[in-house]
Amino acid sequence: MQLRKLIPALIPALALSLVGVTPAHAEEEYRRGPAPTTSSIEAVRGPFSTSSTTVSSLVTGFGGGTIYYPTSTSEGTFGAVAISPGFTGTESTISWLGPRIASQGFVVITIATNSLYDQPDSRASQLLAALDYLTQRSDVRSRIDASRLGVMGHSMGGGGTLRASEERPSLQAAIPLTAWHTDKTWGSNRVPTLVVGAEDDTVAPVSSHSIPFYNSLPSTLDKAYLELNGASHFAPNSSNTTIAKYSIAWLKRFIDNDTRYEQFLCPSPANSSLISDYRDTCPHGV
Ligand code: 9J3
Ligand code: ZN
Repeated sequence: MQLRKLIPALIPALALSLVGVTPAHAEEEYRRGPAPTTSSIEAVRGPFSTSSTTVSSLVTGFGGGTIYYPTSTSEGTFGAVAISPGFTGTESTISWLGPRIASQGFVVITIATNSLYDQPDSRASQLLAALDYLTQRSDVRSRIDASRLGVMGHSMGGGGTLRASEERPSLQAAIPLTAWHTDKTWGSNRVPTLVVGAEDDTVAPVSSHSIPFYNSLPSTLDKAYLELNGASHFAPNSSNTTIAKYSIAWLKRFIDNDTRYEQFLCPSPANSSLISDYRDTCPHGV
């Protein structure tokens, strides 16, 4: 073909390549709060003032709980997260995460379970019931964007987090914390998942829980494995800056699509006195 005929033939391809400058998977961002820094995501409290309100144990579907929410309405609605404790764990065992995450710009419900002995799949149902309560019936429902929700949980609550994600793929983020579940096959999950393991966990050893969970999630999924150096099964039961920092980054990156937080996730954090292993599918969102 002559060049003067080839050039017009190339124009559509050139135009498409220019359109292609916009990432094919660009998603709407829901930025809330100022640009983050390492110190802002490590802080005990983030930029939003928060309030809380309790949910009666007589509610249907879960054992009640506490809602923590940013008091500001000037930036519109927020994404929301439900958090479950583990086997024999009261709500108080995960309470520290409520105001810590809410103060970064999320509505958070920390739940009590119907029974202290509920198994992981029951905790999954209860996490989803808590999200439905939050978005449909709670006093703060008008503050929430019901299409941008996530789940977290400790131990059997982490197992419930994996199951809730499997059951409700419309969730935007999941964070199982030193999770425990008999099921090690999560290949049908489609929710971006940060698996947090503790190196010295003897209740849910990473070799038989968190690492198999992470490995079984699809290789095409946005996923990461954060292993807390020298930590026990109960690390998620008290204030822990490494858990908070990476959880906040994950929730912001995937519930808010806020790419300002990608810097904390990719490239992968190096091993350190706090992190004994970190695996991921960086870069995220492609
Ligand atoms: O929620 C958990 O702490 C699960 C670990 C556990 O106690 O398993 C024993 C059946
Ligand atoms: Zn170590």
